[in-house]
Amino acid sequence: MAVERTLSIIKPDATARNLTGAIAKMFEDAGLRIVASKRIHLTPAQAGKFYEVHAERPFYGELCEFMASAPVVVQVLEGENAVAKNREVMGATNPAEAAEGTVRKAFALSIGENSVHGSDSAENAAIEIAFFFSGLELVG
Ligand code: RTP
Ligand code: MG
Repeated sequence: MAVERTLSIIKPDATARNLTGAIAKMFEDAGLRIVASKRIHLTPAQAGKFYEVHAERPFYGELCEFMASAPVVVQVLEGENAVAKNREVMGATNPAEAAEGTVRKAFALSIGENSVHGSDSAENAAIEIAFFFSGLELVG
């Protein structure tokens, strides 16, 4: 299995409830290494750019507004099969469907305010990492 990197975002509903450390620990406990991390407050325009792929979806406006409503913590997670492993730890998008032991089961408030984002493929991970970090900020 190849060592991969993926982009994780701890979303506004989670930073607002002071859950950054608890969520980061769940990633680390799953064997993922945090090789870059920063807390930022996105503008609605930056959130819109990041979630551009969802521009036609009915929840896009709400999603961008939510992502700009409070700080987020963006992190690069590294490990074997990191993209799939991160999504496994995150759990299903809708917390009502998320498995026990996942971040979203433990912390998500709703399908929209669902505490974490994770890249959905290695290809998108590379694009999303470059959106937030320069090469110098990635410390393996
Ligand atoms: P993410 O991209 O944030 O890791 O989440 P995901 O792959 O599980 O879900 P995706 O389909 O990519 O949707 C992106 C985010 O949009 C919000 N959403 N709201 N109101 C709704 O029906 C709805 N559906 C999705 C969620 O915040 C979701 O994580
Ligand atoms: Mg997604």
